Amino acid sequence: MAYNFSKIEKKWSKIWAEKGIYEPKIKKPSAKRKPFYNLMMFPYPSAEGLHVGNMYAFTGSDIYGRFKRMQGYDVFEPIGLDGFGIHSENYALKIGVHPAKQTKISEKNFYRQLQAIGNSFAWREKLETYTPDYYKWTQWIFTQFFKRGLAYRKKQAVNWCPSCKTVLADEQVVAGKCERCGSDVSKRELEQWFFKITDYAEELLSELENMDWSEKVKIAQKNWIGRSEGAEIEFRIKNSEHKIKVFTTRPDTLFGATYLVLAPEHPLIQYLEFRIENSEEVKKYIEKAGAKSDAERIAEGEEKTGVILKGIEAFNPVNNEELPVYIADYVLSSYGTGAIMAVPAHDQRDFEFAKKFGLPITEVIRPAGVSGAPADYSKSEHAYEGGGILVNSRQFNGMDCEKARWEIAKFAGGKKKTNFRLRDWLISRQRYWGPPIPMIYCEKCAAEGKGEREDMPGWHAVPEKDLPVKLPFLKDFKPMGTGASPLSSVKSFYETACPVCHSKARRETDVSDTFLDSAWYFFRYLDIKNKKKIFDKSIIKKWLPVDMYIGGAEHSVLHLLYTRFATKVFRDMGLIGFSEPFKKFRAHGLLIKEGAKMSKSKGNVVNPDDYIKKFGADALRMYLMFLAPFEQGGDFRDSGIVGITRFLERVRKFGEKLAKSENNAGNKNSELNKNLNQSIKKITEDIEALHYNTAISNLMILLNSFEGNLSGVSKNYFLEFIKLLAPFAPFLTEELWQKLGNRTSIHLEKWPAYDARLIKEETFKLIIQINGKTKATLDAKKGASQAEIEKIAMAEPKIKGYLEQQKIIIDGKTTYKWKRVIYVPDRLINFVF
Ligand code: ANZ
Ligand code: ZN
Repeated sequence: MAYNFSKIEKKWSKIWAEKGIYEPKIKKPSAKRKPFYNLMMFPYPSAEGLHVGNMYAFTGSDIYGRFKRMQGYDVFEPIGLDGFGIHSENYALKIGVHPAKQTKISEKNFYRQLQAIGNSFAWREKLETYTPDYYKWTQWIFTQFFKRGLAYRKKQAVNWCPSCKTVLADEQVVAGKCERCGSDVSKRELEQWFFKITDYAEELLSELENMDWSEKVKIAQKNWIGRSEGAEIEFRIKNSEHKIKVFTTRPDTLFGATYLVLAPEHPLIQYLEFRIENSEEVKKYIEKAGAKSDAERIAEGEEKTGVILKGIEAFNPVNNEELPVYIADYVLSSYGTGAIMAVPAHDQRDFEFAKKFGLPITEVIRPAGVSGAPADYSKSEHAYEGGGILVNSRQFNGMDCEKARWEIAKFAGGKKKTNFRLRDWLISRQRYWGPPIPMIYCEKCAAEGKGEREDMPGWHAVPEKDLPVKLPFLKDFKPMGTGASPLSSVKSFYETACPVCHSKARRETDVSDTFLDSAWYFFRYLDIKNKKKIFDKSIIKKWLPVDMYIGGAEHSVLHLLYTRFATKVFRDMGLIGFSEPFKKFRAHGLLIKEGAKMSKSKGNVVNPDDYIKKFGADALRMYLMFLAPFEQGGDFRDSGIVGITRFLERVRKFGEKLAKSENNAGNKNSELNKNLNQSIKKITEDIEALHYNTAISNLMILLNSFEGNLSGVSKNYFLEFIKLLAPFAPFLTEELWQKLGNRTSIHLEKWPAYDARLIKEETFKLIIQINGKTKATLDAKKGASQAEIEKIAMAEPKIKGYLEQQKIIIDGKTTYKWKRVIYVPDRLINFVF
């Protein structure tokens, strides 16, 4: 018979809230309890309620927070809703309810669910991004970015989702499809607002190195920023003063350039139009290319297309050879100079293009040690992209290509240039459910060249005293599909007076991207009621940067990059004194159901409500955490939860028996005491490493040993035991704690300490290396087998991140392509690649 967990849950939720035991002293942290900011990614209501994957993330984060609280920190664990923006609006559209109304419904349901899982949230500081109190400051941020030259307007071919009827950022386009709805994305020329995140590219990249973040997230950010060192080189056009400037990372291959390619959008095409003999064909091609997304255009294996520009030739600066010029959509206008020199022998894309169009392929790099006849590219399937010795390159022949790189660039009159893949942040959305962009356009001021920014005459930021620009209630809020925002049809909204000259002016009618709402919420949690300022500097100084941030790996790139960008701008504005928002970030794993991804269409989505009702919050929490290491994710199986229920039941029975017995306080059985102390050490380390599963199994073993020797267990032993269990099962442990005669909450108790003398040195510091370089150390059991050691070494997050990169698939099986593993028992393991 299970105990009445629902009753216990209700009772303690109420008492905890009344006593405010999870409310930190935000304004005046005590000297004794040091602040600890434990942040988790707040949810966006895009469905009826939270699903068990959210619960998984939140529970894992809460366990860490509870652990830190018991270690003596004043823990701040806030929660809120990211309810402005496209996900919530799409959901409202889907179910046919107005988003303003739907948020009220979602709020109630989401908060009820968040309450039910027993997290130690600081409820008094909750916030929602769609309340005017909040988005006033989102808008304020926009105005400040504008004033600092970090917000600008530009006409650009943007990604357009015909189904969501909105512009998408590059990041929201996955393999040519809309990340939200899966429709094919096309291109449109529209005036848009951008944030100049590229000003911070170098810093965003360089600081990554020293950050304590999940390795795979750091790698994802690095790739996204995509720093690339190369040279810009100019090619003269025959009978013209125009030049074609290309960006190349391989100037060493210049002698192998056999043609040039311009992006279809390249401005030179217009200047040279009168000379292009096949301009009809060219125009047609440009039109077709415009319909494709960038992702599609550069997709690997995509059949190369293009058109020659008849009548245009250019000269290779190193040998004055005449080269034909093409346009092709595998060259993007948004990267580098929008033009390339094509070296088909040594670049796969160029190779495929040259084969298709019958263009010459000239070898200029030969792998070291290979001599004799030149490579026959007419028979080959691939370009050779590696390094080697220069051939067919006149005075540079015989040189190593690495060395020749800058010498040839110089010889060609080129300049070194660093490019980034990172694009500016497209911030405007032609949608309804978001903060209106707080800008006003005045024609009169524009005509007179007036404005806060010389480069944007006529544009004024809405003055701070007039913020927020409230989002009006619009009955018909559907996207219009014309590229204009629904607000652009509301005269009473857009008609306004110029804040400078007071003549008739027009408000911006686009709203800002949801990612702006979530780029700064963790600042506001600390000062939600501040009406005068975005936040009080002195509070921020005490609590930020965030000590631990936990969230999904799917936000590795965008959200985390934008928060970092906003933080850096805040720093430059003098609002804060640090550069990085999160000291530590950990990505949790993904939860699946019986081996399959959870999805509505499969009908296998687990609703946490049912499980909480049937098994209790403690059981659900523990079950989720027991599946696997938290950073790995887990496979939810209905059959599994019963084991946890039984365990909790046994804990309760044992506690109640003990409460009734006359067990005295002192140490009783010394063997049990040793067990207990070893467990304390192990569990403490496991929680710190987010290895909750092994912490739980240790608790189970400990209980077993207690049960086998009831008379040897002193009350003290058991109190220590339930303290160790408290972060996992907050309700039951609180109940037992009180039954055993305590009056204050167990969750504010001190985390058990172990007596080092009682712990025999059965472990050693395992050194984990990759190619002989130490990457991590771990405590491991002495005498463990190589297989065991390999397993724990491979699970270590840093090593795991690296191995993920090296994974290959052979015969349908994922494997690693290391050369060998060197294992020194009780000392080190070295993966050699
Ligand atoms: C000649 C060459 C020879 C290249 C060779 C590569 C290998 P990352 O590393 O990504 O910066 N490229 C330059 N601009 C481009 C654009 N707008 N669209 C598509 N491709 C572009 O890549 C730089 C390389 O990508 C450049 O170096 C250029 O091709 C191509 F054996 O130039 B390379
Ligand atoms: Zn004006």
